[in-house]
Amino acid sequence: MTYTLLGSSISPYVRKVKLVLLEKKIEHATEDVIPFNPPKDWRAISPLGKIPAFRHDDKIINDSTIICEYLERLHPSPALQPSDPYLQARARWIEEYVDGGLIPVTGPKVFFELVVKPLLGQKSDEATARKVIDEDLPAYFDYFESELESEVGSGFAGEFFVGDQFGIADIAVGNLFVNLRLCGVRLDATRWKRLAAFVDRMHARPSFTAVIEPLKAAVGKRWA
Ligand SMILES: N[C@@H](CCC(=O)N[C@@H](CS)C(=O)NCC(=O)O)C(=O)O
Repeated sequence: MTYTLLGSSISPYVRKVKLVLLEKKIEHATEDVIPFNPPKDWRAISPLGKIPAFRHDDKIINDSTIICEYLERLHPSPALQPSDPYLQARARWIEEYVDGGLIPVTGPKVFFELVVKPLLGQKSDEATARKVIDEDLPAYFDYFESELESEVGSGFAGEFFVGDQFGIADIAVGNLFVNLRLCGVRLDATRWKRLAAFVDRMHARPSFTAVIEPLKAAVGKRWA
């Protein structure tokens, strides 16, 4: 049985799958694919042309969330998806809030401007990125802070986004902040106390350090 993750670790969606593979200690290979310069016949593997795609022997699975759910079914331990239906829905929502909500905001106007453009030898539009960071992101950070706070209100420690167990929601949020830190965004710990501590805890996990260190070396000029 062989697994191959196709994509580039600069993509938060690809990295989410990588983190799941690392947390579950699943052996796998990786194949570098850049969607803007894809290999021949890439659309036969990824019908929307997006990364990641995942190969399990001769089967292909698309979309980071679907790949993570697939891996959970095949490798249920350690569990990264709650078994309780409500908690599972909540974890899935936090994941979607990041993947479908925040990444589309930060990806093109912040990460692409500040990290990808310099890689392509292009000049960053610092003003546009700054405006999104200063004006748009705080409301999202407030939401995360209030969600961690609400876990405390529900009798949990507020260490994780769903109950008292590390899982996919924590991977999704922690992973988003890898890209933001690469853009030089550091949380103000006086305003987002729980969130800032959460990010520090996540980024100290061995799975996160394994993905962060090579990225810092490659594109970490602004790391904060
Ligand atoms: N919902 C997809 C989103 C994947 C996605 O948008 N990936 C970006 C890279 S970060 C991509 O491949 N963009 C190229 C394109 O849209 O053509 C997932 O979770 O895998």
